[in-house]
Amino acid sequence: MSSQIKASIMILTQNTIERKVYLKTTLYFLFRNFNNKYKYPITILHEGDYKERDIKEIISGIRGDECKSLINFKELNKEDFELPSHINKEILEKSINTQIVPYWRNKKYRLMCNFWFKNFIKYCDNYDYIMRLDDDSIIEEPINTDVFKLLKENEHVYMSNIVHVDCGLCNYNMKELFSNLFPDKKEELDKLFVSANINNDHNIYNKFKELYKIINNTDYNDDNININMPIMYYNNFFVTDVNFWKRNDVKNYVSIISNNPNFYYYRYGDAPLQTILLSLLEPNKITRTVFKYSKKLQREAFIDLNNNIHSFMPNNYDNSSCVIVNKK
Ligand SMILES: Nc1nc2c(ncn2[C@@H]2O[C@H](COP(=O)(O)OP(=O)(O)OP(=O)(O)O)[C@@H](O)[C@H]2O)c(=O)[nH]1
Ligand SMILES: [Mg+2]
Repeated sequence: MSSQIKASIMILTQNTIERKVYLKTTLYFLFRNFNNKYKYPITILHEGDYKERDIKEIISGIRGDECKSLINFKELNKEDFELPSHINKEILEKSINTQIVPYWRNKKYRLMCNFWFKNFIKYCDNYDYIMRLDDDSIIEEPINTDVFKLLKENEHVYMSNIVHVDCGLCNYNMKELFSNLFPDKKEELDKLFVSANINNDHNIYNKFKELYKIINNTDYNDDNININMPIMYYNNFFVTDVNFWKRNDVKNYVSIISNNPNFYYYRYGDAPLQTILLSLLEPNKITRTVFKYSKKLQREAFIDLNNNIHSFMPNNYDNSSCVIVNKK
């Protein structure tokens, strides 16, 4: 039972028809496969679009008074989902319009990443540990361990599940940003990124040139593009020790990184940023637990903002993702 550990499961959501259905399904599997047993409070974070009746609808789908009572909806402060004033809206809009890769996403996606990198900690005051889930994260099999207890007992600060390699264009210059912040961690950083080269005969080269000009207001003159793809823990599920994120040094790094305009002008992911920061600062306090879980991209085809259909699913039903499953 959860009694001694101050912990909460946190889900950020949006009240749209599609997302509400996802949320209901996510909660169903969360209770079925974990929380019916461990009974941790669940905090559902939203931007004010969940009104009384929608909240009632969600809670009505939860079984039994005890489990129902675990659900709390919390409206975010407006400023936690606003673009910082130093971000040039015109550059951002032009950059987003390039849709250079299918997962380039939009402005709100970037604000969501910023929320989970920087602002989530503001909602953790009552807890020592939190688990993040997304409204489309499905826990596909029973978790028979109290993961909060496990983290606490082992004095770990972060528990993840799936490891993945993120897009090097979305995270362009992220390695350089960390190299400047951590000049003596070159070796560690080299292990956290996979390098690749894109030649000028690749169809993305010209699109990148256009993007580079929009963001940097200067021409990109190299014949190829050297990209560094960050290795990351998929953070649609993680469990973390809140105190790590409250440390002054960590808060300082988080603030510098999230203030970097590239965070928005490219599409820096909160998952690689968290992974890198944790790997540099507490490499021995990160752990993994492997149970089958998936987010929607691993279950459904995906239509990008240009209306093209993509499929990033595994080829069979044995794996929940196309990524490394067993390696640490
Ligand atoms: N309130 C709010 N929540 C958001 C917003 N964008 C995303 N979220 C939530 O943040 C979580 C992650 O968003 P997703 O769009 O699923 O991001 P993702 O998992 O990287 O993308 P997919 O691979 O398409 O699932 C989900 O729970 C979303 O509902 C937003 O603009 N506002
Ligand atoms: Mg998702």
